Amino acid sequence: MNSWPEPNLPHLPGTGYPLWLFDTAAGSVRVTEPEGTARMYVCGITPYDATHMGHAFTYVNFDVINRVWRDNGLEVHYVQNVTDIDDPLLERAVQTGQDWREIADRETALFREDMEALNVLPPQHYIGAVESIPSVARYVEELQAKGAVYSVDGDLYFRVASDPAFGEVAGLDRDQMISVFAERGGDPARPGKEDPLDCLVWQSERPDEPAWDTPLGHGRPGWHIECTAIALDHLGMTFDVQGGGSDLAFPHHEMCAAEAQVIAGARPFARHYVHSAMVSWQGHKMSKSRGNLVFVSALRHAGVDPSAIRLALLAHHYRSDWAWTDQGLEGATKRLALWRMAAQAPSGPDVLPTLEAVRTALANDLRTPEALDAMDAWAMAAAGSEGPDADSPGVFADIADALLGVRL
Ligand code: 5CA
Ligand code: ZN
Repeated sequence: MNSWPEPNLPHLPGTGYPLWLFDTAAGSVRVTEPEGTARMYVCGITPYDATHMGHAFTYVNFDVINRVWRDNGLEVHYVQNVTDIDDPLLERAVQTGQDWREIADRETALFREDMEALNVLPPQHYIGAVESIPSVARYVEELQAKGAVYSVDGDLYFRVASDPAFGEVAGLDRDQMISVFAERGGDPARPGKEDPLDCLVWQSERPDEPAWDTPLGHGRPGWHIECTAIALDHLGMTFDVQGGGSDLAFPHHEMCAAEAQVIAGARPFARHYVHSAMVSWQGHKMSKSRGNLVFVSALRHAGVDPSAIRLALLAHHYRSDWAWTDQGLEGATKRLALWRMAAQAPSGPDVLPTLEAVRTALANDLRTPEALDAMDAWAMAAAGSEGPDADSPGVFADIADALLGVRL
């Protein structure tokens, strides 16, 4: 699948710092220690509706991770999937009378446009579930060879107990796992399963549903094995960051890790499991299934500057749940105007201490609100009185662009 165009990344004076991030599996903030190339997998969209502010928050946060690593002198190998075949897509197709492929193609194209407008650096590999089916089938065969798969009426299930480390990503107790599994696409109550937590890796063909021919039979992949396969194919085992929204910690990232760890006979799948908090609107988590959505594309078409949307998102730390509001967007629009005025000033105070403050804030568990405050302080000083340094306004604009992805 095509990704989207790579924007130009300004070069900043000096280099940034090693990035510390909260690792869900460890329950603490730990330093990321990539070896030359940082390897990151971020779960992509299920393309049955347009990109909303919850998605945007998640992808912008991982984009800042990408930028901080690059500023620290690393190459970044970034991989993302598109769940272009799954139940919600087929359900939407039935509701609207459209072909599921048309919905997926249209919404994936819109997502690319939104990401490009938001100045999100593209993944080098942007891979669809459908194009990964041969690879998924091979990994399921490897799991079968290790005795980690059984059949329930022709559907294939992964035995979670085959991974001794199962449960270590999200750290939930068994009762919590069973109830969250039921809420998030799992089927703990299906008769015939050995363990309620075992997850579907291959679903045999259902009437009126698409199916593909593989050595496993005629059918389609389960959800989790899709990301296991794409990550193993394009990053290999023990990559640096597995990312997504906090609703993916369990079961999705737990299952992906367990499957990969059994396939590879090694662990961990990822060194850090990083989760971005949930954005709500009208009192509930923004979700396609509930329909309480603020779309990136709707704001763009209404004339809102994508840099203002980005600033509205970055005003919140990635680990705090928050609610989208019009006031938040208004504040971001004012902030953008102030920064733009400061970047146009003929000269300003020395901006290098600001660069230092922004680098420090971001390296310290991605404290974007602190980084924005540091930028505000310089912008107010530059707008209020002429400082001595003629290069600083240009460097200020480069900091905003290179580290925060905000184009001035
Ligand atoms: N295709 C799967 C991942 S393999 C999926 O979860 N797709 S999604 O379209 O439902 O979500 C895409 C990403 O946006 C996920 O990382 C998800 O955790 C994140 N996300 C969804 N809703 C919100 C929200 N309200 N706030 C923050 N992030 C969200
Ligand atoms: Zn995923």
